[in-house]
Amino acid sequence: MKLVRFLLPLGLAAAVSTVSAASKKQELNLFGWSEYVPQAVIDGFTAETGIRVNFETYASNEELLSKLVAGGGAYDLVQPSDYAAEVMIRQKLLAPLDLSQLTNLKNIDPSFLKRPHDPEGRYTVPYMAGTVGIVVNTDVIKTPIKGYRDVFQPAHQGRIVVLNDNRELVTWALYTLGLPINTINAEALAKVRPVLADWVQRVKVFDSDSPKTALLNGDVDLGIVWSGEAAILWNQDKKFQYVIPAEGAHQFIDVLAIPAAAKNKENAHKFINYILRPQVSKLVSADFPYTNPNLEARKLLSPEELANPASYPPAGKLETFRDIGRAAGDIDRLVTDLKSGL
Ligand code: N2P
Repeated sequence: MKLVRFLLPLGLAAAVSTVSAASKKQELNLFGWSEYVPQAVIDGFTAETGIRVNFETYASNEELLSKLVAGGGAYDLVQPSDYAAEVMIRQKLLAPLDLSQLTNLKNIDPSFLKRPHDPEGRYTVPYMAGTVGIVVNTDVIKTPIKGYRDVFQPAHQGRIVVLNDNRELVTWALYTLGLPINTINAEALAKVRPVLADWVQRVKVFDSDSPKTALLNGDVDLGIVWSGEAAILWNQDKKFQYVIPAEGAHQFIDVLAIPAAAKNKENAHKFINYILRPQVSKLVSADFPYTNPNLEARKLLSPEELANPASYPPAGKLETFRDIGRAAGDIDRLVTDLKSGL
């Protein structure tokens, strides 16, 4: 009797600690782009797995990078663009993936894999891809808009929305000047400065979260936005036309990756593999019509979705961003100065 009395509480204690370990494990801290991961997808994952998802968002890679560095092990899964993943790999901030847990990776178009940001495909899984281009309200703007210079004409003063993204702004100026977008030095930035100084004062709205809103409201007539935003506008009204800038345009591949310090790596793998299911990925495309790199999901999209010229644009001069090291800080300082009128 004595022995049993002694063992019972021990057994209970063990049971309690197992339960708390299990409930702690049933969590996933997801840090992703705003307007990119449907709540229905997150809810579907929780319903199926019992894993609660804490979802926080950001609107630029630079915000993600600084919060990831500051936040220690706060995040289990992040969603950088290609070049930001490249930075994180260089800084040893990402954990290698266990590919044996990612059985649905076979659904991804191989041309999106093993790209320069992750040449061996060890750290990242493509989520969505896209471009940054011009959207024009053709009911209002009757002149042809082919490139960045056409957007920032004096005639469009105060009628423009652009992404609130320093690297993007500098890239548009570099393209306009015929300069390379991935080798950025002081000389190039000195040439960019007067161009951007002129441009930023023509902008009415800087918005990376939902630049479509200012266009829908009629607050502006044209903009430079993420392709998925332009695709949503096109779905609402065909007057919103998407143009890949003639000077050249940024193409991004946004990926899923697990921080080295993540506490719930297994759950992160489960979420990645869930997103890679064609039926789930199709839901992402329905809400956020970017370029879906999941070939099996693409087979499930409607002809209208596949015909959206912003989601699946005709080929143009497209380039991805690379890790530019310290120049990223120079870009931030330049654009911050210009926006404050310096
Ligand atoms: C989603 C933003 C998408 C992607 N709101 C930028 N790489």
